[in-house]
Amino acid sequence: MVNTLGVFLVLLNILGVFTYYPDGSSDGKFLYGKFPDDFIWSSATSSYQIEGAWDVDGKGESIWDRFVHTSGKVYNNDTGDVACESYYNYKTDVQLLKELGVSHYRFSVSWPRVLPNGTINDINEKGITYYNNLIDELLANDIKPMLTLYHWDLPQKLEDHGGWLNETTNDHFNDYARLCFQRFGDRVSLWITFNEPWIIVRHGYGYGIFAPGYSDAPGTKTYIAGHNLLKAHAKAWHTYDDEFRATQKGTIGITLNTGWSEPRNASIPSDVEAAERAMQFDFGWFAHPIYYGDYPDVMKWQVGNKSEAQNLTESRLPKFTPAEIESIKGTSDFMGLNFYGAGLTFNDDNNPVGPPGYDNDKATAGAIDPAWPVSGSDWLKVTPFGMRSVLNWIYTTYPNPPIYVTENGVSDRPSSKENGISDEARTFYYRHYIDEMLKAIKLDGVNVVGYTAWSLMDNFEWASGYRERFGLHWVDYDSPNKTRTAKDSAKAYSKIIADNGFIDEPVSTTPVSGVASTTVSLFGIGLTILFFTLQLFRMTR
Ligand code: PNW
Repeated sequence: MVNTLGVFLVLLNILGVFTYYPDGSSDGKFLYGKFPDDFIWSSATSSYQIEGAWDVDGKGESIWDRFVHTSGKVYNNDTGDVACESYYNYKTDVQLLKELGVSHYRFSVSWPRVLPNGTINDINEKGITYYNNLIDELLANDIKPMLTLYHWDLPQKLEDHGGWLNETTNDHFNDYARLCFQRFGDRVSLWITFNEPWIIVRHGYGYGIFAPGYSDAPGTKTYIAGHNLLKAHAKAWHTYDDEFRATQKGTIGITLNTGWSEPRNASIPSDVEAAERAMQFDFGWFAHPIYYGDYPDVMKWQVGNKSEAQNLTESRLPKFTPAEIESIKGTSDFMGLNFYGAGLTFNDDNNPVGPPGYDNDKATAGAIDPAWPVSGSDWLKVTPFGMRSVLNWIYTTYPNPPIYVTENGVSDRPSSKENGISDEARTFYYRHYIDEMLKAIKLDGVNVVGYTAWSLMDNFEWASGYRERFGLHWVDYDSPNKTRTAKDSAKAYSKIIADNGFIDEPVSTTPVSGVASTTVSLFGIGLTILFFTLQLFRMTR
């Protein structure tokens, strides 16, 4: 009997059926308990996605202004020209934050709003005043600013000179960063240099679906832009460290995004290897230089070998000089992590030579489990277990940095405001991802110091326009004041913050999506029993 069951379970395991639990958790349980007393709760937005007022009060044009004004780049040709008009409604936004009960607000400064042509030669005082007012309003309401310097809206004037493909942009970024430290640093003590360099270079310089919209046929631009971003980050970190830290006593880091790459089948070594390679290409690309000075070995190896096979005389992955390695190493006081979901990863080296570029260099492919609840975004599946996995991976791969989750959240595409506000799927998402983060802290010892919900309100979702909504608050784009209304998830998030975790009470752990809830209700109990048996079987093997 045990043998038959054992063989059956091994077969299922070979098929890759069970690598996580049917409820999407890492261990089939919901953990009750509290976060550390000084845990930071926050919510986030970014300048281009919410401010509107794109050409008001002396603001310069950004690459996103240029991109959205080019027909066919964004769903429905939506633009951020008006967006949520937070340029005018920032006091309302601060009240939303207060109502949520967060201690911090993560927002970004629009570089061309304060430096219209990108350089320090022309400072737009009206732009500075806007951010001063926002910061003062936050502090008056007991909310601390977490300021991102670059959330993708590069001044178009700098793009005209090559943007992130031209290393002189790094110096302009450093001037801009210094200006922000000078003008805001008396009241801001948490700084993020760049939001998601991976998205900037893959979507902006590789796939061409984000500004400035390059499609990288030779497979070089992506790496060059990434190289410059790393150097620009290090430069700004040193400027803060050398000139401001002693007096302002703040901390400064970077925010990186990654999915969680779960091996498609944990018992196939090439799947396990591919999943680790994917993590190194996605997260390690930027994290490894910051912690260890240089790109991950697997990246240098893959890009080098492929470049050689492509008859190139040198690797498409640029090299840091020894001096650069020294100056990049150690330049993040904390790790900012944007995490949304997991995927199933396997080896894919069908085209050993080309086409040249990041995807071919990485040589992995992805799949999803059809049981995972979907979201309003194709790339995002509801996979809470991934949160615990990615936090543990960072914990073991790098020297245990303090981690701020600087973004986490989920989208939907509701057909009406009424449906949009009754967002049980979002509440499910937040409760379960936050619970997996609690497990990483309490059960695994990962040093997570803060959590940030993306986003405070519905906003301009880049190439997807206004169709995908990520907000805790509904925005009525048609109303004159862009009225914000709390969704049910805002109340649920507030309660988690007020309780500083989860106090023991019966809650539903059933996902909302049709597919998953059917799976869970029909098979959930059976699968859970099977899974425990499998674990027992593995332990006694
Ligand atoms: C992040 N992906 O972008 C950004 O920081 C936000 O501005 C954005 O609104 C939010 O996540 C939701 O998309 C991402 O394709 C964009 O994996 C795309 C991906 C991940 C993050």
